[in-house]
Amino acid sequence: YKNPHYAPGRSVNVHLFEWKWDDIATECENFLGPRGFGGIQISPPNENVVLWTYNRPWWERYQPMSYLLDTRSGDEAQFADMLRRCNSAGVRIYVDAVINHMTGEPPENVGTAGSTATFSQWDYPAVPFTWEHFNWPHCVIDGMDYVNDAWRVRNCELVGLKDLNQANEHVRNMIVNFMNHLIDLGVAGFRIDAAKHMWPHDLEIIYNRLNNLNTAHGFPANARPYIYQEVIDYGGEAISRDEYTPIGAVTEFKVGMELSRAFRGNNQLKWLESWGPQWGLLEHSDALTFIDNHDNERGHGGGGAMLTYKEPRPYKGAIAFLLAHPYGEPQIMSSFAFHDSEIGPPMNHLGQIISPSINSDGSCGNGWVCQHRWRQVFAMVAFRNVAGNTGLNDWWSNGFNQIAFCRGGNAFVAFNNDSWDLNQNLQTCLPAGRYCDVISGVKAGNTCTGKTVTVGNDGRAIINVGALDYDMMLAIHIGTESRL
Ligand code: LAG
Ligand code: CA
Repeated sequence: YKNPHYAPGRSVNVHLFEWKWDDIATECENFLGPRGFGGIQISPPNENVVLWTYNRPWWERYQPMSYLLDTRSGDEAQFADMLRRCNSAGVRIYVDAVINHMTGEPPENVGTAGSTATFSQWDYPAVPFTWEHFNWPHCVIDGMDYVNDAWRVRNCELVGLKDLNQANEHVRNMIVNFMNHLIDLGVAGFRIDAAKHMWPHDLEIIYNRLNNLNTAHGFPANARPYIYQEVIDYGGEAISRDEYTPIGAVTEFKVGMELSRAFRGNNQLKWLESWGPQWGLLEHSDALTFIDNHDNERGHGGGGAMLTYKEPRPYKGAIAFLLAHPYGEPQIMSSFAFHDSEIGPPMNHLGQIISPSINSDGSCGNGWVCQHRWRQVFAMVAFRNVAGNTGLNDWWSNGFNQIAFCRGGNAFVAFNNDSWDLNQNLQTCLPAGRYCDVISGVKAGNTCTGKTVTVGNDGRAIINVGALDYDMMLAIHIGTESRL
């Protein structure tokens, strides 16, 4: 359950938050496939309650009404079409699986597929679930439970959301049928929403009943779905991420916390020489790594002061380090712009999501941020693919906030988060030649639109990253996008 089953030569998962299935399919063909992205995390595909009362907030999708595949992102036919097209483009799809709970008791009771429910009676006929399928006695998690009561965190309600009992055989069957339906349609795995709020033993039983990935979509025989469980664990809680690593991968929230701290200038980059488990992080193969996610980028889910698109310079630095370093299985956030932390995606007066437009420079419009289309981000996806399974070597630092390292003999990156220029003769580990820095520009024919780096026969080159440069990093590699 810890193998994302990316197509060969690919890496990096991008969360296309609240995107429509038709738009994702097009993005796979036009951008993500050609650019070497490995996969996409999609928003929950199953029916959720419609909340006009709150002007259709993004979080209505975390209140399931049924397992029908019909949401603002599209219907089942569109979902199936997306899977065919993305898998053909070599890009995998991972589903955000909301299986801990159903809705709360909102003022409206019609779902995106038209289903209704009687919340006060725990009655969801479109699944069907009735009161006997939920946890009793009724209780709601309070803040102290996280510190000292694992039972209550798992058996009481998370923010008032009706808490399913995953020990119940009917509940297991409904969840397994839902997930297997998705696997048969071609998904490669799942983000398990609110995994901390479910018993690992119940989850293990559910995972073991899942089908192998669909070979008609290009997966190898007997491939198990990739499972990354959302467990927020900064230490000091009754429930630990280590309870979940025996059954699947786990979201490593400490990565975003530590890299945000460092790239904001509150911890020196030189310490990153020991980045990985020595920092108290999960083992490499257990870790889904990221800077920000849809919750903490807007102060939900406990927040955590993560860098987001709103602080672009240090954010791009942190993402570049995340992608350049071999540790973990990285994920990138791709957002819509917001000021209000509750507001949903760009929509028209009917509540339909407005598609991103693509500007002439390749960036997005219509209110979509599309971090994955920022040159500094997609260039580092290519960097990671070229680096492949090489290790980290030739670490250099100035003792403060200037660092550099190689990935085998394939790729080299340097960062300058000091207030003075980086101007050094460094070992790049690359064959002699002229390279375009893929951060400050692109290769255009026989020249670079950004910085050019000339590597000598000894692998060394003069590296310049000015303190006032637009970006704090420089990256070169042996891929065609970088070599002149
Ligand atoms: C998650 N991971 O464990 C999601 O990443 C997170 O986005 C979900 O919360 C949460 N768990 C449940 O799946 C989001 C919002 C909450 C919202 C919830 C349900 O962060 O704010 O709660 O989705 O829509 C909302 C209201 C609450 C209310 C609740 C029930 O904000 O005040 O109590 O609905 O009506
Ligand atoms: Ca629960």
